[in-house]
Amino acid sequence: KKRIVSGVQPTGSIHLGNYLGAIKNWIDLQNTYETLFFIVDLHAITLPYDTQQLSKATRDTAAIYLACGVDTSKASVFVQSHVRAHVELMWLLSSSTPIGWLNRMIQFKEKSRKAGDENVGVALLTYPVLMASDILLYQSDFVPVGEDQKQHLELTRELAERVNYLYGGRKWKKLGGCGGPIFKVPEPLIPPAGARIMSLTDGLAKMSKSAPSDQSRINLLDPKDVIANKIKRCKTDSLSGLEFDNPERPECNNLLSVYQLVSGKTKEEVKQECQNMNWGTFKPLLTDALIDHLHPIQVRYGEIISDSAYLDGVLEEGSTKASEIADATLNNVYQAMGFLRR
Ligand code: AQP
Repeated sequence: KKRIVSGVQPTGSIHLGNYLGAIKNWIDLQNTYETLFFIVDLHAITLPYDTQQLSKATRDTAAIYLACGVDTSKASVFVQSHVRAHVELMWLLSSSTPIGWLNRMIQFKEKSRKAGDENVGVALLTYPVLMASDILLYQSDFVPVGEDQKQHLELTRELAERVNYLYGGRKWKKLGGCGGPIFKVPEPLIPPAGARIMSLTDGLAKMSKSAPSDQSRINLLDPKDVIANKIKRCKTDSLSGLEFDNPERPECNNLLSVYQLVSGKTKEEVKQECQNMNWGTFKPLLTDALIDHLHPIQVRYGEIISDSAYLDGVLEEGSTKASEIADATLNNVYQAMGFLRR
């Protein structure tokens, strides 16, 4: 089976964007691929964060994966920091990463501009090297990536090729390199169209955990009345009829896409159903579809989060399985790079 890794950062409440753009797709992927889904806690500290919240957010995120249907008989679920090889490999990789590659990263430029000099730690710059480590440790064949992560995956691929050349290729065989490729070069897996979910208050900005206003997102664990209220107040326009793909109507396209994804209907079906509707008719329809879709997930989440022993067991088993694969890769890299092994 081909292997896939993916994860979400425990930087806040998991929202509809994380779900529809990532977690929901995993449920299909786990049937076809060998899958490892982790909670990316080491990445969650690249910007100032609340230490009181990190472990809770990590457990919540794990419980949400399971509540959404990640099946531990098919997928490994673990916490990134529980597998020490991630940080170790990152250091080894960083010696082969030209600093210019990191300076070019758009996300670094954007996030560092927003955070201000005082808050920009080295980790914000080196984040893509840790992401490369997350992927290359597991010799992943594919990585599901959204638009904003494409550049980071490209860096991972270049880094894998560079390390393979420097330490695995024929050039270094004579000097002790292992003489074969060290890393598999992963391919991007582009998520289904329409899976980029936009903010409820601005159809041109993506829905995000870190957006200051909670009104801009539907959190997976939002109660019914909160969902109803957010949809009631979300940004729309004053045109009549509803349509997909009109660049002048980003909010309309986004809300129809959300409706399509949570109702399980096709785009054509939604188009037919909604083209003559006005907002006053559509909003309650969307609210009900959202509540119906999220309710069973919320019930399962409640059961899982209150069963600590079960959740601990899942994470323990996941990190044991992941460590086996990760340690084998890491040992290979140490050897190829010429370290004296114990
Ligand atoms: N709005 C979105 N639409 C579709 N997919 C989304 N993802 C995030 N937002 C949307 C996908 O969720 C996965 C995990 O994301 P992440 O936690 O690693 O970081 P992110 O992409 O930066 O997500 P946020 O919510 O915007 O977090 P903050 O605000 O902390 O930066 C990824 O697969 C991502 O594509």
